[in-house]
Amino acid sequence: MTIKTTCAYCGTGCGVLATPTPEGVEIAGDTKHPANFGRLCSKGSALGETLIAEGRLLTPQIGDHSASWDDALDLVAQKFSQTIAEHGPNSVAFYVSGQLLTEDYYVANKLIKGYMGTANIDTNSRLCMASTVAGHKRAFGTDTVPGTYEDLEEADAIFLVGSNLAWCHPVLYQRIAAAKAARPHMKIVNIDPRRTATTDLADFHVQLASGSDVALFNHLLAQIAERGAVDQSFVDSHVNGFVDALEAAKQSDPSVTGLDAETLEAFVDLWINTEKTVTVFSQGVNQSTSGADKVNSILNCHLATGRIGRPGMGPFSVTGQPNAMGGREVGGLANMLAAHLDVENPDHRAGVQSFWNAPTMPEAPGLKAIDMFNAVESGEIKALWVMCTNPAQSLPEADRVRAAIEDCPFVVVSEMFGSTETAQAADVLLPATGWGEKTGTVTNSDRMMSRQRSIMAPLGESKHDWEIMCEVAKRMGWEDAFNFASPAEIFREHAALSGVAADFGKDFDITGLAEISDADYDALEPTRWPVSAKKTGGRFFADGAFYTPNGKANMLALTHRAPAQETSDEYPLRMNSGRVRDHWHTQTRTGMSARLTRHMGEPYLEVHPEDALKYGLKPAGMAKVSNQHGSAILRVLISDKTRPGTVFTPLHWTADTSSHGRINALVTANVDAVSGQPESKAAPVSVADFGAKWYGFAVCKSNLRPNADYWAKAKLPKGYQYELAGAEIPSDWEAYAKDMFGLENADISIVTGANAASCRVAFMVDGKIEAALFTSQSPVSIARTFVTDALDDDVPILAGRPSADQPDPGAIVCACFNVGVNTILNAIDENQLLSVDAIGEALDAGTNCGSCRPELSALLAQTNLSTAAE
Ligand SMILES: Nc1nc2c(c(=O)[nH]1)N[C@H]1C(S)=C(S)[C@@H](COP(=O)(O)OP(=O)(O)OC[C@H]3O[C@@H](n4cnc5c(=O)[nH]c(N)nc54)[C@H](O)[C@@H]3O)O[C@H]1N2
Ligand SMILES: Nc1nc2c(c(=O)[nH]1)N[C@H]1C(S)=C(S)[C@@H](COP(=O)(O)OP(=O)(O)OC[C@H]3O[C@@H](n4cnc5c(=O)[nH]c(N)nc54)[C@H](O)[C@@H]3O)O[C@H]1N2
Ligand code: SF4
Ligand SMILES: [Mo]
Repeated sequence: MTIKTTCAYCGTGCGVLATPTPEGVEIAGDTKHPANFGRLCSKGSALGETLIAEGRLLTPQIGDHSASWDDALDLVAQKFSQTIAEHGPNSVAFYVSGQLLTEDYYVANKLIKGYMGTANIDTNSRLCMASTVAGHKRAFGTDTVPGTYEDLEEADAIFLVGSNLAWCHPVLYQRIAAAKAARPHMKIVNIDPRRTATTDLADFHVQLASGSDVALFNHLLAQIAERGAVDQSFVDSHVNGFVDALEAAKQSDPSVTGLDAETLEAFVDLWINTEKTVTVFSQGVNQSTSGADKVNSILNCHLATGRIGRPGMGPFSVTGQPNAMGGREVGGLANMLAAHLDVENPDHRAGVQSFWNAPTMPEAPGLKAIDMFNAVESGEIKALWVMCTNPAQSLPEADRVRAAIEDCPFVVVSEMFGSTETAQAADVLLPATGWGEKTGTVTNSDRMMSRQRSIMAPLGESKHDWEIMCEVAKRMGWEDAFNFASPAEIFREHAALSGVAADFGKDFDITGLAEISDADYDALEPTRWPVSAKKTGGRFFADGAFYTPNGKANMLALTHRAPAQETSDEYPLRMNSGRVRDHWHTQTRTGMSARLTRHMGEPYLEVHPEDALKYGLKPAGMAKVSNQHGSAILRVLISDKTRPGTVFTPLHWTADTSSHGRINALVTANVDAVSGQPESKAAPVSVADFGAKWYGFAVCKSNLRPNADYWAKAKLPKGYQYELAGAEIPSDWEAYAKDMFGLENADISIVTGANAASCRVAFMVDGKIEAALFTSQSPVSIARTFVTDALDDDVPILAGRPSADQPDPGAIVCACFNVGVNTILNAIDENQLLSVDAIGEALDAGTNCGSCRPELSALLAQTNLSTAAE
């Protein structure tokens, strides 16, 4: 039977059809889902591969020992009760996640605010969407995305600001690409200090200096006024603060963007002259100490021109996590209450308290993520419950956060995996169900609420997050309030509570679903909020009705501020960070798919050629990146995609998947004063050559921790691959390899090379390759796909590449059909392929999920350029 559900990953919120078969769960896109109409990206397509027990936490643990659920839950309840009794409610905290379902999130918020009596609940959305929430609230009086995905298709110009949509919201990107193909006059502009896969679709790239977005949009606002593009009647009737905002914009100096006059002019011309304009923004905007101001600088321009909430126009914040929006709706942030109500407002508090029949209610906002972990460090917080996130890895100053969690008197972690750094520091580990086992709702970037439905029974003894919290709440004496029997029951209560908010004039109103039956909840189709007698679905604000005290939107007077920390002689480069196409955050799930790990097998540092020269970095060598907080060792990728003076690195590698890839060890916890969101993309660092004396590549059937100074691990269909490097050459390679692989009794073939750094060793068991190690003085240049495919096979592996009659496919570009870069380049050359579709016809590459299409078009451009140059 096919089950309709929603993808576990990004905020696009794609509908998924999951069909359990004897071989595993088959995954396809839901052609009827309004977010994706059948499309899925590489990560969504590989969801079936993550539904396995490998590595899963299957029983509760107290300390190092398995425990019964009763013992674990009793202990959690007793410790939280005792801590609150002895030290007051503000000595406890929850740190939760935009990957929880709405129903889980609702219970967390109700338990801590209404019953434990503190607002010390914050979420990883603080690292993600907090600046947008603050920006929306300042401008609109509410945290609401005005438009819908259809606007992206109807727009005549789309400005993508600090968003790598091609890799981070691939299906939305494909919708835009298809719209542009159908309406070629549609223009795309990418505003990012770095050239990315997203830039490939863009008509032009605005490669601004890191952190200068406010100056750019201030300049735009001043030009909007100068060129008579203000919608005066909209501004007069519906906007506060226009004059001051414009005055501040006129004072702003666009030269800090580092852009030339031509690019600035092209940007301003296109924005002003295109009425149907959508400005999409994401982490390049939010993760900044002026994040909220960046958001408001964008909203200012849309308000001044009245381009908001109408078809094909508006500001559009794309959300990261699958339920970032749901978390905002239930009030999962420390400064929110529930259903868009405010903690600070006594009437709102009284309304929610009486609805919940709650014994208590905090009167002030709780601690935001960074402050919360500072309070853990200082001992102010004595009992902490982390659910569905890995703060020891994803928060800035990650080493300090990890130590603070380790030292906290009582830490509970609800997780799917016991191996995460945060889980390793827990006193009590609770096994949570994950995607495929859970059931509930999520809300995507365009306010569409969709059902996640379970496909399989919970693995081991794992329980749903809402169930775990209800069990603890009951043990703390709140049986009646947490006696939920199902997610449907929780959802009904959540929907009913939105009626309290609606009575206060709030927009998050889903009272139309407050009486939904279990059967209708089970069958719930994707539904865009609001859902009420007054309004269902649609856009917001075209009518000029906002949620501020006087009903008008606020434009804000804004001033550019550089990132909090200046670069210096000691730390001369800015470290930008972000995502790669086929990994999700800390890889706990995408890392299980050998298909996905093939796209990028190790952490890297993108460096401009000028900087590589200046700091002595070699192509594919190892760089040591350092600052006052810590250091990382990363593979050097020399590329002019990044601006001189900045480096870029992905955030996906942990202490479990690499020796030195935890890049948040280097990010200072500077926050935006308005939103509390940390500046994750602008850390001053120094770089130097690591001084590797040898480089290595290994494959092994088992999962190990290599004994090398540098290593990074990735899963293969039949084992693991390891990239390696060392500062000292081992005196005996055979002994070294034996020690690393732990293989005493295998048959060994060994070839030593021209120098002491160079060696090839293969370990065979029963005639099949169990492990192999290739080392060299310079970065190892063997055919990795050949070597990884040879594992557990009996082919001669030591040559490190296929024999002459078998071409080497090269690094994998298309994860779905496993097509390598050499295969693609050869096919382009031999068959004179001129388009991405032609590559698809020849090789299937790019024809399933389409996530690699930007890379295919880059390869085409590269070969066309080289042909043209010949
Ligand atoms: N493949 C994949 N997709 C994901 C995720 C994932 O882990 N993997 N995570 C999801 C989540 S939670 C999120 S939040 C989203 C994030 O989605 P995005 O925000 O698109 O992703 P990032 O790569 O973090 O950052 C986007 C861009 O911001 C740019 N940037 C850095 N500094 C500045 C600046 O000062 N100004 C401007 N204009 N740009 C700047 C970076 O160079 C980068 O290209 O992705 C979601 N989708
Ligand atoms: N330098 C830098 N740092 C960043 C960012 C950046 O761009 N640069 N981006 C930030 C952003 S936008 C985000 S969203 C964060 C993400 O950072 P995290 O939230 O720390 O990353 P995840 O790996 O998604 O962590 C989710 C955890 O929950 C577990 N899990 C999955 N499903 C469930 C479930 O249903 N229940 C429970 N209990 N557990 C589950 C997973 O195994 C995983 O360990 O990182 C932030 N950190
Ligand atoms: S774009 Fe990809 S990761 Fe995002 S929801 Fe769709 S299938 Fe999932
Ligand atoms: Mo995020």
